[in-house]
Order: sequence, then C-alpha cells, then structure tokens
Amino acid sequence: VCRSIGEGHYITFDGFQVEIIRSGQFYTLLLGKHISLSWDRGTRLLVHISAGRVCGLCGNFDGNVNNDFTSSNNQLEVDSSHFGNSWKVIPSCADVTQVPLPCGDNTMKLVTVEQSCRLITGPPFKECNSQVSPYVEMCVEAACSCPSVGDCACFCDVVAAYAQACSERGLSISWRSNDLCPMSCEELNPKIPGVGEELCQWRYNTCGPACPITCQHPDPLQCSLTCVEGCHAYCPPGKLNSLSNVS
Ligand SMILES: [Ca+2]
Repeated sequence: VCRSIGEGHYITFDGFQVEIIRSGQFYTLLLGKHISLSWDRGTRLLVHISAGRVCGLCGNFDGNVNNDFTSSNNQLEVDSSHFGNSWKVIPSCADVTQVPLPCGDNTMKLVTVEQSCRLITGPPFKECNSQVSPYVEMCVEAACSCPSVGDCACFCDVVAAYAQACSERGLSISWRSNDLCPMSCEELNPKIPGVGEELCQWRYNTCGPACPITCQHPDPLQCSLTCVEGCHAYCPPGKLNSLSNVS
C-alpha cells in the first residue's frame, strides 16, 4: 500500500483501490468484488475468494477435497509432507521428512488437549458438525502448543475459527464464557454518567456485520463475509458509530 486517500481507502502501487473495514475483532481488506482478507490482528486470517482460481497449500477451492494434495508440479500426492515440500518457496530450506506428533511424546498433555477439543464436537456445536467438519485435528495441534490447556490463545482461536465457519453457514454459536476464552466489550463503553444513552454501546456478538455502516462508510458495502465475531457498536436511531472511537 502506498497512498492513503482518506480513512479506510488506499491505492496500491499498481493503482488498485482497496478498502479497509474494521468490525468486531477483524480488519477486512476488500480487494475488488472477488477477494477479501480478514485478519483479527492475531492468528486468524480469513480469505474470501471466487472458487476455482487458486492453487497451493490451502488447496484449489474447486469443491473437491480429494484433489487438495496437488503438488506444485500438478501431481496428486498421498503423503502430506511430499505435498508440503513441493510448495516450498525457499529451496535451501530442509524438506520435512517426518510429520511431528501434535504433543510430541507428552501423552498426558495429549489426553487433556483431546478432552478440551471435544468442545467442538459437543453440544453447542452439534448442529454445525453436520455442516462443517469439526476442526478437531487443528484444535489438538494448536492446543498442544499451549503452555497450559484452557484459556490459551491458540486453543481459543481454533474454536473461534470453527465458530466463524458455522456463522458463515447461518449458525451463530455462543460458546465463550467467563471460564472459557472470555471476551468482554464493556471496557469499550464510555463511563460518563447521564450521557451514556446518547452514545453507541459496544456489545459482544458472535455474528455482527462484517462491513458495518459507520461514519466512515455510511453506504452499505459489498462484503462477501457474512459476519464476524467481536465487539460491535449498537447506536441509538439516527446515529452512526465513528471508528475513531475504537481504541
Ligand atoms: Ca480441491
């Protein structure tokens, strides 16, 4: 990005105009009608693209999971390490020969981790499980990298990523609690007594608009993302939120 043309509007070096929208935990970069990138300033990056025109480590997005291990020389691999190695960008990097076990040889930790990850196949997500295959393997891998299981960003982010996939299919799931990956929006609300009702209030929402109408973007935007999790502004009728209020 090289030129800023007002808040949230940028022109890249090749003259392409992009828009940056902030909503909930995410910054969404709208790159024309067909590509958007949403980043939570942490470990979650959601990429929305038109189907069938990509290749690489994330598959080719043609709706067929059986050909996702297509290597860079267009061969279908069986072994995940061969597939991964084929997409290596820096040739001098060593090839992966053995895929490491998620928790190494710490079986005690693995048991605890697997137990925590049962959350995504448990009651709150049951309805979603039939629509989106649960991210169990991803959860185990992430939670194994946590120093302790429970309130750990890696674990919480995988569950949140799964919940996001559910939201995108119209199933918004409230899974966070005070004990499990808590998220609060209260601290964003102004603490001036008497005038609070006049101002927009921040409230947590599992599925708030990804491209909300704000002072910076008063007209609805074409946004391929259904919704995003996080703190969303609820304003009195006739008022719009200004993004500059968000710290
Ligand atoms: Ca595919």
